[in-house]
Amino acid sequence: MAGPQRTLAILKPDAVAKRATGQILACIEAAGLEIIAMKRLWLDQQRAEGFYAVHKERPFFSDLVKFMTSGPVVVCVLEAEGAIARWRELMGPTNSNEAPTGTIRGDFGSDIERNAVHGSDAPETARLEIAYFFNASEIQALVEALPG
Ligand code: 3AN
Repeated sequence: MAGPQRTLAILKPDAVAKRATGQILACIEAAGLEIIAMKRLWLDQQRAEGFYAVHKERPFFSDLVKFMTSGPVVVCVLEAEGAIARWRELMGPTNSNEAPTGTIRGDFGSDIERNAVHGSDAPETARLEIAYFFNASEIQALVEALPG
């Protein structure tokens, strides 16, 4: 058995601005993904550019950074068996216009840029993205938080 896996989720500025934070977190929990760390913050340009550094040659990079710094975001570490794939399935395709109802991007996003949420795409990126926002001391696995 592979054991639990971790992934980074970001609730993007469009989702936070429309007060969908609670509904999206409820979807995450209902899907069996444990929220084992969470914080709300407002990215500055340097922090957003660093996070999306792999996209810096892409034509949409400066717009993406502008959008991601336009308001607060909520960053979470999710833990579950197969968390990376399960969170990406729940998010739906990148373009909210193509995302089916019942996916978070379909229900809460608007287009390819304003697509409500981010999720890591592989174990190595998940590890890097989690470390970009969280110290080890800020992450408690559910099993550690349970009494007894
Ligand atoms: P995903 O987040 O689904 O893994 P990526 O990694 O291809 O998608 O893209 C990172 C982010 O860049 C997306 N979440 C989206 O907000 C934005 N993005 C991707 N492609 C475009 C595009 N053609 N125009 C504007 N923004 C884009």
